[in-house]
Amino acid sequence: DFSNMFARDLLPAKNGEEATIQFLLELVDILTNYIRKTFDRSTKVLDFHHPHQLLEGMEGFNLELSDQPESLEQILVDCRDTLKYGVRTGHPRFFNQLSTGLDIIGLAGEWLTSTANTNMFTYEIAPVFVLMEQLTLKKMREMIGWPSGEGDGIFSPGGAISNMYSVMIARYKYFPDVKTKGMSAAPRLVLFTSEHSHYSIKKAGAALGFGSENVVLLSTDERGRVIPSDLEAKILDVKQKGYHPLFVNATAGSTVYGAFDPINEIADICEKYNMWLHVDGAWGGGLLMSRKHRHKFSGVERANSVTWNPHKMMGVPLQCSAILVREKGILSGCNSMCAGYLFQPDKQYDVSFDTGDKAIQCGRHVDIFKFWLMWKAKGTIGFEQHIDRCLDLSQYLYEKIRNREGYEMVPNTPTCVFQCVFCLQEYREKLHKVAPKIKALMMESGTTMVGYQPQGQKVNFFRMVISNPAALQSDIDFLIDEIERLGHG
Ligand code: ABU
Repeated sequence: DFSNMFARDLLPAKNGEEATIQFLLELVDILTNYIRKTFDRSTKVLDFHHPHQLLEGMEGFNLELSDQPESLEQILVDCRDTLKYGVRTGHPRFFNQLSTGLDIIGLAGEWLTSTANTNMFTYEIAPVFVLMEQLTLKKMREMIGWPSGEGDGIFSPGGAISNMYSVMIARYKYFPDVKTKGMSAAPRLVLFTSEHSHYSIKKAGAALGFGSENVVLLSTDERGRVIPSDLEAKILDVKQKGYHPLFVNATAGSTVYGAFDPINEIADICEKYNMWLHVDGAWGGGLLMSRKHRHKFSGVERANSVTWNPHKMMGVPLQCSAILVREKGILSGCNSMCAGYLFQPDKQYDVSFDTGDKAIQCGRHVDIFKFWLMWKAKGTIGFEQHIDRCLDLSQYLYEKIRNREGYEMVPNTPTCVFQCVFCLQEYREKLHKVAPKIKALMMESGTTMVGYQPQGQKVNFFRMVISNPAALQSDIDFLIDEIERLGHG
């Protein structure tokens, strides 16, 4: 009975050990119950409520903070309610985001990480995690194809930040004085990226002082891939205006279509104009682990930097994103500030393992352990099997939708074999409103979740993401049946 017990009764309180263990066991019971239900298809994906309903307090679930401590009994109820009104992103019928699934080893890794509660900035306080990060980054660089896995890299708080790193180090490479003197030390610099690329490249342009107008969007073909001749024409146009073309982002697995830009052709152009080539493989990076599918990354070894998010296609729990760089030492050159209170040069160990000064953050969460542990538990072969299975499943969806009456593939080619996007042809007239309406009904019924969006001139369509190891062909069938049930209802 925790009704008369409070946080102050737990460790480090005197004699708090038994209460601490009982409290944590109770919490584990809540979590394991949640996990069991997550994989049970008779459980809903979500129990949707509007923000005002949750803010008003659902069945005693009070989000307001209090001045006085609440009992441990109430704290456990709050934990149960938090999960109850959340979304089961590990549910086999959750297809809404690029990050889906609930990997048990990854979860164990995250629990251990929180228990260790340390900071990645120095070897001094995170010796094992720092070494795990170094070894894992090297392995990832080997998979990219950089000689002996040499180079640099760091785990960052997500793909957008990893992409931002790439822009920063490109600028540092060509205009190092910007670090100390600011943008006045460089000419007007221009970045190039696909019209289908992730918005983080534009955001990096704005945040880093390039200006979003100096992020030039490249035209794409019908499959959403950059047209290399358009890149070259736009570079020449920028040069003719007297500006400096600095950086090209090639996307490997675009956010909506799952398109892969032609890296080799883009690399040829970057070499010709002496520009930095970044590959944003935040979504597609996992394919590097598949002997069957890694050809989509052909030419990636020619990139100067690569973003790769194991928390997407590879199912590592959020967050886990790496920026990998071909040139050793450049991250440190770009970002180091040599804070004397943290990065003392006269420590008793090799201070090159104090990796924190490479980062734009100071404090850095341990994102590596869950990934390292999963890699240990599955082996490279296990990740490969997962990737191949996801792509087989999306091929199944593609075949199912392709000739189905009332649907249209977007794009209508089999390019995006792992991310099928479709819409209900039958309602073309009012189509723009159809996907949002079905999605709203879907959330209210709580049975499944899939995302939608417009793209260019296209009306809203569904984007199907398959990255969840728990999803089966029967879950794909369920989703299609459910869309039809809700659409006709
Ligand atoms: N950082 C891109 C995530 C997008 C998505 O999950 O849909």
